[in-house]
Amino acid sequence: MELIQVQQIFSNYYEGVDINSFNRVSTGLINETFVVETNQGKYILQAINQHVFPDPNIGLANIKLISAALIEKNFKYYFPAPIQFKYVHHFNKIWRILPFIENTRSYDQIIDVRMVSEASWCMGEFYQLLEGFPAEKLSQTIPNFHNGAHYLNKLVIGRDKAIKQRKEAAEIVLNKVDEVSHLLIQFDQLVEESPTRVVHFDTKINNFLFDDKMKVKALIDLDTLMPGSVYSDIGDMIRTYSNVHGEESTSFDQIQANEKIIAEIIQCFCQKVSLSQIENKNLRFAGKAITLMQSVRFLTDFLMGDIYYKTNSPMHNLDRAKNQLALFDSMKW
Ligand code: GN1
Ligand code: MG
Repeated sequence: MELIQVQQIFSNYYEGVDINSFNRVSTGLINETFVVETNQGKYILQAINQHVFPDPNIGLANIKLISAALIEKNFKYYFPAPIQFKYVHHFNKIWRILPFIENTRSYDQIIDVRMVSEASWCMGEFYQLLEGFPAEKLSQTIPNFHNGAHYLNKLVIGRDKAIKQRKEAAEIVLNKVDEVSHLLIQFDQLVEESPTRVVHFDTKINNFLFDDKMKVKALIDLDTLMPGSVYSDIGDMIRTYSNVHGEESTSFDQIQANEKIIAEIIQCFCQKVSLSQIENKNLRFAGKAITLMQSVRFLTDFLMGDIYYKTNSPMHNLDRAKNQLALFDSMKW
């Protein structure tokens, strides 16, 4: 990426803008993200992963509807939507710019207990404010995004397509997944029987921006906003906050879901929104099922040759799958 290219992208948005510098941000496993300094302030620049989001305009329409609803209801957190709700094509990629939220940062794992309650209150408020929103107005940005059977089918294909070395390296994890895969089918049934809501679908801890007092300032990464169940969001919160070593840790024997953190997530979230009986009863199960689903997703990508998630080494996705499986094993429900 050259400065002149960044300049060209920005000139679609602002007249007389001059780019001073830009730096790639390494967090996020899907899109390409940069922080850009201009003569008109700082911005976030992103190239959307078109393999994951073949038609980004579907997601953009969802973001537009939900940000309008949240503004109307005075959501007290930033919800940074793409500037001018406009995506531009350049150099075979689709780009957008987003506001840069000063004096905040994201974390890949919990480093302070205040982060747990803060993020859980933020999501609780999101659910409370959007309770009456007609979720059927939103499109399915990624069909079957948290469907257990869908990922189990993909795992079958992955197994079939994998090169011999990868299949052998994954054997122990594959066998363990086979023993528990019925839980993902159980998860799908539960979703069927539960209310449809507006769901963020990516509530992992690094999708919240914190200030230096560990207060949540913004909820980011809005590409997967779509109709779904509360289990997807609470499940991903449990998956990522209770794992204090983070999903990238390879100290598998130290991975242990922190029970106190899980209790705190549920308590703070439910302070803000009242859920139905079936939802209340299954929040912990959601954490367990979403963790297993994430393990299956990393494992499948390993077998397919790393086509979905960004990786830094050949074993990266398998290590992530092992991390998630260790977390899953340690979870009670
Ligand atoms: C991806 O984009 P990012 O890194 O916030 C993924 C999530 C996974 C997560 C695992 C669209 O999120 O579903 O839970 O990685 N997003 C998509 O870390 O697949
Ligand atoms: Mg993200």
